[in-house]
Amino acid sequence: MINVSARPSNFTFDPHCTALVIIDMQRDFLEPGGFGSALSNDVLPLQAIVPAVQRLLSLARRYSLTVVHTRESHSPDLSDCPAVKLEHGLPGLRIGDPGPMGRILVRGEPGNQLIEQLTPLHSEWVIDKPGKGMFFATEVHERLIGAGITHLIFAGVTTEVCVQTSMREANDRGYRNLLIEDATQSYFPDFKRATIDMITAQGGIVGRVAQLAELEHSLNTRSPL
Ligand code: TIU
Repeated sequence: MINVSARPSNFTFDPHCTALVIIDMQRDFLEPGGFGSALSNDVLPLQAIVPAVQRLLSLARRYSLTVVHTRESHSPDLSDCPAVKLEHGLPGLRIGDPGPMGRILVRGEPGNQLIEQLTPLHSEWVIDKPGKGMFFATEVHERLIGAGITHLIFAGVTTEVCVQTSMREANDRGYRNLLIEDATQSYFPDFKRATIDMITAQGGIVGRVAQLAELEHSLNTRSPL
C-alpha cells in the first residue's frame, strides 16, 4: 500500500486498484480556436500544467496504474448534445460549428484530439464523454469495476467543471478520490482555489488533495503504512 500525505487527511492506495484519470486535456480546451476560447476564455494559462500532467502520467506508467484519458466530445450528428448545450456560446462559435481546429467539440476533429504531449499508449483507456462528468452516458464505471479499480487519482481541466463533476460522480459511486492540485487548472484562478477548498472541507467531502511531489515521494519511497 502507498500512503500519500494529502489534505484533509492522507490518501492510502494499492496501485493495482488505482487509476489515474486525466480529464479533457484536449486541444479544444488548451489551444486558441477551440471550445474554451469560444466561451471567451484565455486558454493559455491551462498550458502551464502540461509538464506536471506529463510527470504524473510518467509516474502512473512506471508504477503500472490503469490510465484513463477522457475527452469531452459529441458525435458528428450532435444527437448526444442536448439543446441547452447547443445553445451555449456566441452564434457561430457553438458546438458543431466550424473553427480553426475543425468542428468545435466534435469527435474525430483535430481540436478534439488529446494534446500531443499526453498521447495515450494503446493500453490506456480513452473515454469520450458527452457531459461534464465522466460517468454520464459512458461505460467507464462498468470498465473500472471490471478492472477492480477502487481508487481514482484525478488531473486535468477544468478544475471546477469537468474535474469536480467527475469527482462528485465518482464519490457517489463509491470510489476514493485524490486530486493532484498542481496537475489541474481552471480558466479562473479563484474557481480553482474555491474548488480545492470545497473538496478538502467537511473532512474531504468528495475526496482528498495532494501536490504531485507528495505523490511522487510516496511512490518513489513506497512508504509503509
Ligand atoms: N468551460 C469549462 O470550464 N469547462 C468545460 O466546458 N469542460 C471541461 O471542464 N472539460
